Amino acid sequence: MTHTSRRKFIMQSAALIPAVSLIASCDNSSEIKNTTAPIVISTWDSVSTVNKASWEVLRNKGRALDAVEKGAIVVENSINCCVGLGGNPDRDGKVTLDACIMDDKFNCGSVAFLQKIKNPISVARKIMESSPHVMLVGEGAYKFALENGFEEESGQLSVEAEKTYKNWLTKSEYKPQKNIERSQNTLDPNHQAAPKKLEDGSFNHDTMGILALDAEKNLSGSCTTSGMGFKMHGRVGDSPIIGSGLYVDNEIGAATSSGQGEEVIRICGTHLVVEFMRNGLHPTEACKKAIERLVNINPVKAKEFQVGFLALNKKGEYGAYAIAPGFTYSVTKADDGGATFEADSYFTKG
Ligand code: SD4
Repeated sequence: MTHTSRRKFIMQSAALIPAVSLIASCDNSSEIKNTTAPIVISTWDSVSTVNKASWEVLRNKGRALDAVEKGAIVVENSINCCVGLGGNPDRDGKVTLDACIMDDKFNCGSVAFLQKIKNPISVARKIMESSPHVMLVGEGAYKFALENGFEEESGQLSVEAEKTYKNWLTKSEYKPQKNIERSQNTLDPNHQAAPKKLEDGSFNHDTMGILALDAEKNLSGSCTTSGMGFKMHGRVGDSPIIGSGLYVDNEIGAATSSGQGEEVIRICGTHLVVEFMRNGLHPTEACKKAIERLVNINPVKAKEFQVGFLALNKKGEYGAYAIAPGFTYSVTKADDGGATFEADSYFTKG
């Protein structure tokens, strides 16, 4: 792996291009005069899944809002540890989903503690577009979904989640794992997540946050998750909270987060990142300052959890920063498929 001062290039989905030229073409830390649009960025190793679906919308001059919903649907429909009905359950063995979406006009929709519905991101969009509210939770959200044509699913755990839950029950310890998606070793029965590699060969991932700038230079974002595995029944994290898991200000930029939601909520993380961008910081620096804010609350405790922020500004510049190493993100801004990078982190050891 080649190291650069700002971020590390991990892989490219298509053919392997010499790392040096890729880093050069992806390094936007110097001032970009012209806007890079369209562009989609997302948390984790998502070039060939999420970004591909979002890019298809963007390259056809579609709206950023449609792009971020499309990408989220793809991941919600796949089996992985941390998004959608195939994800890890809570302590009671139930998968409960959180998601939110925000467009370029401060419209937002959110759903939390939703069960048995496959695409929470589309329920969130429906709430945004055809209800007087921003957020619906639990039973009410479920009823709203059914009334609006979403189908009820069985509530059965995926094979992987079932296995993981049974392992978890032997100790019943709630101990969130840092970078759960990348540290998974299927040979170790104590690991809590679905396999490290998914069927398509991409790495497993955690919460999916997606930010897009379309050809019209409008921003939108989405965020979707099954939350922390083995959480208490009823627990809601940062992902469906506007200003925590996701925030979009079409004049400035957008940000999303992955990691320990309780910590992100404490600082209204993504709103903070956008405010730092409003003050003129590059997305990478804005993410870094928000992480520093978090670490400074309790530097000792901060060594125990992971939070990663990802941001995109109105010019199409992007960046990320995390507490611990291992937070990756994917960028697609051309038909070449895109690339995945590892964010710099506050602590250099995981
Ligand atoms: C949550 N932020 O529910 C989500 C989950 C996540 O790493 O990203 N875990 O707190």
